[in-house]
Amino acid sequence: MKRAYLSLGSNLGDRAGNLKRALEELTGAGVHVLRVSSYYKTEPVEFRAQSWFINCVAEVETELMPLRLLSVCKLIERRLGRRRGVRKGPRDMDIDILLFEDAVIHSQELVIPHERMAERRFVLAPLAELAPELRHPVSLETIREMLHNTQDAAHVVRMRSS
Ligand code: PH2
Ligand code: MG
Ligand code: MG
Repeated sequence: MKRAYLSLGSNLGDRAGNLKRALEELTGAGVHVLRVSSYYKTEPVEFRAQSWFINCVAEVETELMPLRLLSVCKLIERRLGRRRGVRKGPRDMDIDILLFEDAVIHSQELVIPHERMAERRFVLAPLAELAPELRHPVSLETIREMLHNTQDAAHVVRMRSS
């Protein structure tokens, strides 16, 4: 079994319900969800003129290879009603692979570790809750250090329960 960390986010419809459903669908698709962070209300970054997101991070175990895991994520996004729209714009569900074991992958379809995780507090805060001592396989910083050092000042508010 390989261990991976996924970032989930939604800013349309029933945001928390969408996250819950996506986590259930992952389990049904051969991706064992080991732990889920708290849910966080997060200010939109990059494309700022959109509603706040709810984001979380899931620690998963799977026999799937990275590209197969990516297609499962895309399939679940579509099942939850995601349609092609503005790049980085509003979405019912976005599932991104942050880390996959210590893999470093730069292919057309997939880049691991996730290219912008160091610039995203909405990724680092929930990930640090699950795995503060985990090291980024390229920079070798721990997630705790990455969260401490990030330049991203966007608001990230932990919710009471998920
Ligand atoms: N996803 C984006 C762009 N901006 N902002 C927040 N707060 N949360 C997201 O998940 C998010 C974003 C593109 O995937
Ligand atoms: Mg994304
Ligand atoms: Mg995505």
